Amino acid sequence: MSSPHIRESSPVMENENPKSRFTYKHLCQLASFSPSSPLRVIAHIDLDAFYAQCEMVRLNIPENQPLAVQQWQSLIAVNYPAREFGVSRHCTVADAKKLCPYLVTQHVATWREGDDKWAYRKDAAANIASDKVSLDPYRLQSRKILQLIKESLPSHLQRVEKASIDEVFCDLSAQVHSILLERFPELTRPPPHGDLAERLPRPPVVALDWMADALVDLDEDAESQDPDWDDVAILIGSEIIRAVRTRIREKLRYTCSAGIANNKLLSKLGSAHKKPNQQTVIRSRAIQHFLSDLKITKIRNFGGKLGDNVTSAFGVETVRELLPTTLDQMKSKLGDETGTWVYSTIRGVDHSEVSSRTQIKSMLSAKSFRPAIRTVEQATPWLRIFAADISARLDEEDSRRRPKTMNLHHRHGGQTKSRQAAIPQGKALDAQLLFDLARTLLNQILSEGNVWPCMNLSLSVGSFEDSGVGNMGISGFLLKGEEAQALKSGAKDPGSPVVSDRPAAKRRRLDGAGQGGTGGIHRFLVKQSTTNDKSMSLAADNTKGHEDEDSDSGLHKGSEWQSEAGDAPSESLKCSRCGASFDCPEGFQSHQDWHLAKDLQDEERGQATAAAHPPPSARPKRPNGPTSSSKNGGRGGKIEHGQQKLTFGGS
Ligand code: DCP
Ligand code: CA
Repeated sequence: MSSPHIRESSPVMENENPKSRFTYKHLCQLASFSPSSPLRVIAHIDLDAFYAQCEMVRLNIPENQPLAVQQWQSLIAVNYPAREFGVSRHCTVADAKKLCPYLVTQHVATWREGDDKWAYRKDAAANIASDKVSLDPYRLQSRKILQLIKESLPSHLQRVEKASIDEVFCDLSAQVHSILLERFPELTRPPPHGDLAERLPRPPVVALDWMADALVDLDEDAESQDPDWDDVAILIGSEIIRAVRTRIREKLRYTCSAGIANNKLLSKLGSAHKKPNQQTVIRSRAIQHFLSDLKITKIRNFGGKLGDNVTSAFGVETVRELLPTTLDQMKSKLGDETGTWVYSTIRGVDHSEVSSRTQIKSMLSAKSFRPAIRTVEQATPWLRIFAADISARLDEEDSRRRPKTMNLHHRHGGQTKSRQAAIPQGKALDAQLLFDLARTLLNQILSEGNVWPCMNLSLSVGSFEDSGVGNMGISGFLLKGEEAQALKSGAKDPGSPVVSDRPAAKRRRLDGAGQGGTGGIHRFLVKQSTTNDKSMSLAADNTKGHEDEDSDSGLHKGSEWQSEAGDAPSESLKCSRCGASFDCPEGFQSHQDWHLAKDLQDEERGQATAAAHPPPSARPKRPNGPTSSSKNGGRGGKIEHGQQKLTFGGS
């Protein structure tokens, strides 16, 4: 029996190669999503020009109209028609309009002091001092898309992991297993002698119809081989994903690209291979061919210091150049673990699991001030907004999950002071409670003196009750040393605030801004916000749309402080990692945020691999090893619960 897409173009020669390379055990493993099955099928779906598409759908703009999403004077998303004119994310609005005079530039929605809801405002770009970016519209769309993906797959056979605001991994293995048994009844027979190590019969096909999906060419030595079950499995995965993408297109009007392969590493590379609106299939026999020409720094976890270390240690740029390096050579230059990990990764090996775990581990709301704020009256309304923001998200969480600790970070000059407190248990966890606690923490920090001007305030809650060991969450892993320790033991040690005065340049920044908001914020702000100081200066919003799973953490690269938004002369705003230049500090800051979010995302994906091959970036320092590491812990996360009650489109 064959599927409509599998042709029996000629009979398989019985004696030639009667057995598959795969065993009954491999097939069984497929049903249980086992990462050790060589037949597993993983897809990565990535929305094309996501924020730009959100605006096009919202405003009903024709698909061929060039459009970019603007944040202050920077562009943060550019649709594909605009890219044809050379418009890119690194352009300023003015430069982009020179390249493409008919470019539509839609500013992101913003919160504004005194208003109780975010809105799309014509004058937002001119109001960087009083507005705060809201990414709620994009989170809401992201939720809808994720929901639709889940609905499109059989509930008992799916594993779907939200990897960022516009990326999703799907482990299709169990579904593919079930389809395989349906289409090929010979697979339902027990193995000869009941031995699972027996090899399967070969598939009764010699040619597969890939339905015009981008298909990576086979490795040279694999071209003559007939398809085996891994090819059939991946073809079925490709059919499933094509149907999912069509559904997203038809129901929600979004295009996305996808990669289908036998692991997350490859599927993610696959989705980026051909864009927009395409899907790329990387069969196992095509992996070598696919990876060879790739730049090492394009591979997950190789974007930062690790990539730099590897390329400089071996004087190479592409995977092909690195392949002849022996395992021993890698180990001697990079250390045993890192060497082993790099060795297998460049060969496309990745056993990490697709995790549908969706628990938030921390929530963070923050704001950077340009110009800096100078009084407690200016700071207090922001604590109120943070508290309301976090509270609204908590409301959407499983009520049994409750954070145990709160942290407030305050940045003044080159120093960040942090205080932590246990959140009182047994009381309603509402905005008022969070605000009161935050204010107490602020007062503790202020009582030390020498705290103004303040460049950034950041409030976070963490240590959710049922998070286990190693589940410390983003705050925990951004903080180090005594702070992280305190966060871990926060509940045991209530009322022992932690102060950290380490120079900011040596810290990882925690200044992000989560937005969100429901009636909770509304009520809280309307009722309480009487201290609005009209002179309050709010400025460069450090939040970017790099939403992580918890959607609450605005995460920022903290290793280099010299180009901090608002402080550095514009000519110095050059990204040390990718060379992109910026003519405004906010654009630069956004870009740094993006790098960090991507790093975290990449590292997070590497976490699951860690059991078998710990990604080097998650390990402590080692000679020659990556140094941008020690970020740890995951970002599980319920998806944008805080946005559920918002109406898309704003007021
Ligand atoms: N984003 C941002 N700032 C950045 C990078 C991204 O705000 N520096 C936001 C806007 C993007 C969204 O995140 O629309 C998703 O980022 P991607 O890197 O996936 O880029 P796009 O979806 O825009 O484009 P592509 O089609 O290349 O995936
Ligand atoms: Ca995208």
